[in-house]
Amino acid sequence: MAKEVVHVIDLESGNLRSLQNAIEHLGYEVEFIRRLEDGSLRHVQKLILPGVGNFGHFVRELRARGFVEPLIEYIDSGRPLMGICVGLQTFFKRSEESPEVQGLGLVDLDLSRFDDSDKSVPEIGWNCVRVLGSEDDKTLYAMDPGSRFYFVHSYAGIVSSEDIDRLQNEGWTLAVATYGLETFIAAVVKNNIFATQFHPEKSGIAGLRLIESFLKQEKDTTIVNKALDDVEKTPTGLTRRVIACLDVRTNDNGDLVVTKGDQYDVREKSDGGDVRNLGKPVEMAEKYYRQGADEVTFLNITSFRNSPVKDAPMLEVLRLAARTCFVPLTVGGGIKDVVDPDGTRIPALEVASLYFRAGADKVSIGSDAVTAAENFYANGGKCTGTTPIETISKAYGIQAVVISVDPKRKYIADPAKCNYNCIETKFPGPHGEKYCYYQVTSQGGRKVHELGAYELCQACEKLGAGEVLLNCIDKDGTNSGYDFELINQIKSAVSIPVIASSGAGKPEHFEQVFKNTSVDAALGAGMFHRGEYTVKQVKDYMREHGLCVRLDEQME
Ligand code: 1PR
Repeated sequence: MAKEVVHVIDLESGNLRSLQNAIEHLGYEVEFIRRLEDGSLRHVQKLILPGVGNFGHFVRELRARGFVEPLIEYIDSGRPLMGICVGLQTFFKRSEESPEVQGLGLVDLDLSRFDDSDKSVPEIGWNCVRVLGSEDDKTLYAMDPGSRFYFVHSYAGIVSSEDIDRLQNEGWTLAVATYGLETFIAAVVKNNIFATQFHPEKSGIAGLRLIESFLKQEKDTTIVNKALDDVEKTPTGLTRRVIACLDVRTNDNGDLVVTKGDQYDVREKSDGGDVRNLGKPVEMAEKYYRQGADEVTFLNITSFRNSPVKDAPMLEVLRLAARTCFVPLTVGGGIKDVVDPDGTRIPALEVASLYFRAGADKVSIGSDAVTAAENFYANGGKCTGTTPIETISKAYGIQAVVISVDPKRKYIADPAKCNYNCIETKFPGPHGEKYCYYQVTSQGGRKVHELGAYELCQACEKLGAGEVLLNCIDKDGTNSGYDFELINQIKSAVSIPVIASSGAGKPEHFEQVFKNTSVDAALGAGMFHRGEYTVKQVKDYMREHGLCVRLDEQME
């Protein structure tokens, strides 16, 4: 039997591969519509408008490609339409992000930027949503009160109780979420229109259930996932994010393997010094997804220098992983301007685009972020608009650009003589030094730079990075826990989210990092790869110790 077709509007602004995979996983076929040649959506029965990136760019593209009037006609005809993220935002009047651009104005409200004085912006993470006016055991489109959905945005329809009353009087059913002290619109429903600010295709089982209920047009659904008694109310409302990270490289036989070293040395100490082989990247990613990882990160630690970019084996890893892992995927390693073996120059933006099209949600930039920060300071603290951080975040939004920082602790006897932000440390150096800063490295720790991690992160935030993946070479692979002093220093440097990395060896370390710092997420590698603990064990432990985590009901 032929599969039912779902049409998806594709303005080529981000990762639509995951949405396609989710819809196909549910037994439907996807057809993308990139522009309207004959000016009509008459042949379409079910339509999804997903969006990422900049509001103004997205709405302008929608108009330029002739979608606006056919979309209104489509809505008036009563056929089902679902908007996702910037797709939802398009239904609003306008956004502080691009005040000069008019949205469709279906929802009589403006979007504004979250206040970053009490929390990280963008909001990146798993939040719960409250359907206003729902009954005890029923909800709307499977938006269960016990489910968590993945949000990633800086602008939102922030509402007061008067706004809520007004929109409800205009016939909208609303679901709201709370980020810090701000309540904003998480979803809207009116007749055939349904739109979510969060990404259901990135929200694990709960998200798949929601997409299915939309595709089956089962608006009123029975609650499956009931709200658990809250162990903790986090200051932001988000759960504590747990990320599994896969360092990937070719081993000496040319196979792509997940590896893991200590202090960035990935070769066995005995056994002739082979690259440690801990498993196959796609299989391991899927395993961690099933165990309840909130995100999976792939780091190409050797950047496969000899293959043309479009054939990079890591692209295939992303394509395959995105078919089965319905949580955010990040890829790093080699995101920079590159020259193919045939001499063709490929800008970093194009390299990143290939990864987004393959199924990545974020790219992580390591060595090139250091170069960009050095140039930023050499240029008197001015942006040039040309660095990969800038070009990629301009095209795909800041939430799509992570910087990966590889610092090393450097002890200082006299902080007055140091050019970088120093901290007084509880762990004095070998000669009793009481101060340290964190010196930046690149090329996987091989090159040391005259720059502090604090200064690097500040420059990159100004250039347009949306998140910091904070490694620590001294701690990497030691199983001795995270470096809280480094994490607290970097949290005080930036207002974008920070992911703690390096040193996790047991579930207690995750508990401690969230209780001793205000970090936004914590990442583990070796302890998962060596099978010492599962992600589920970490999350169960965290919950038992009073921390709020996302528990997918099918976690293994
Ligand atoms: O410089 O943009 O091409 O990116 C290269 C990327 O590869 C960077 O993100 C850099 O951190 C990473 N990388 C390069 N060499 C190594 C290496 O190990 N030899 N891995 C490497 C860095 C750090 C973490 C690790 C945590 C947690 N890996 O991802 O997973 O330290 O480990 P643990 O939980 O086992 O302690 P570019």
